[in-house]
Amino acid sequence: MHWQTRRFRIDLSRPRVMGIVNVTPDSFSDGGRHDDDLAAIAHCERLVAEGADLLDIGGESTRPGAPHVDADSEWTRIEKVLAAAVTLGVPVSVDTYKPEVMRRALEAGADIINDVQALQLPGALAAVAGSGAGVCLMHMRGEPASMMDLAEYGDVVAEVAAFLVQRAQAARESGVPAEAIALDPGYGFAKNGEHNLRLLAGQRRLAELGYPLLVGWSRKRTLGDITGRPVDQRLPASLAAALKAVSLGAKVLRVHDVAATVDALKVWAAIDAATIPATA
Ligand code: HH2
Repeated sequence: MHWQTRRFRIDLSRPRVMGIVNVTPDSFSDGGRHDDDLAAIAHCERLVAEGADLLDIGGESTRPGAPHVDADSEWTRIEKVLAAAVTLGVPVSVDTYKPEVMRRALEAGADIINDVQALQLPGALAAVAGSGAGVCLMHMRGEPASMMDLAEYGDVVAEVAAFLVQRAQAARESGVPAEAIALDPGYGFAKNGEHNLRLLAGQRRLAELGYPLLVGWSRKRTLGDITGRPVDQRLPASLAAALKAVSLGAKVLRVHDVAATVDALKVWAAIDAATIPATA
């Protein structure tokens, strides 16, 4: 399996690590830490040195209740960081749901558009179609400010699967090639802890929809609820969720803690390589 992006065809025969670069004052776990250009660029370089296979740059927090940022301000936050990131030799994704930011990011050389709204805003499909960019289509409901009011499901796995299939189809009908599409269950977006866990437990079904699955569990609230840990102490919990997600078909892990995740995947791969296949 591969993920076709603008400059890179990403081989997904092993799980890949996408390092998060939030150029925001208010992201839920690292807001304000990389919100000047030089700090954010240094962070990109550090994540690549730690083994990130991809970078994901965002200029607006999507945490529950986050305030809206207009397209110009969002672009101003990420412009210089993106320009530096695309020189680092790894595919660079931009985390945005705004068509105007998508267009500018693609002009500036972004390889992937990561859209938490799954290209639903008017103009979003047109902004990416024909660009050659990879896209990540994520499930959520409503907007960050109101999404937790919409966290009601009968069968969360079936409902998320149906939405993702429909969005992938819409992208393909607009001219996005199938091999450029990745899907994301959207852990934590319009979902409570129980929804997130049921979705992970049933994730195999999402991995079998015919597109690579990208997942983001890193430091999220459900992990804090289970462990009682604040956001800066959720690394072990994040690794456990990430590895479970890999065991259930995830191909790309969107994480804050790249070095630790790379180590965990190395151990996983070494065990896999030493496993003697069962004989009939
Ligand atoms: N999670 C966040 C943001 N973007 N994109 C995808 N595809 N999947 C995710 O799970 C996902 C995402 C939230 O995490 P973070 O970027 O750390 O926080 P914030 O939105 O507050 O900047």
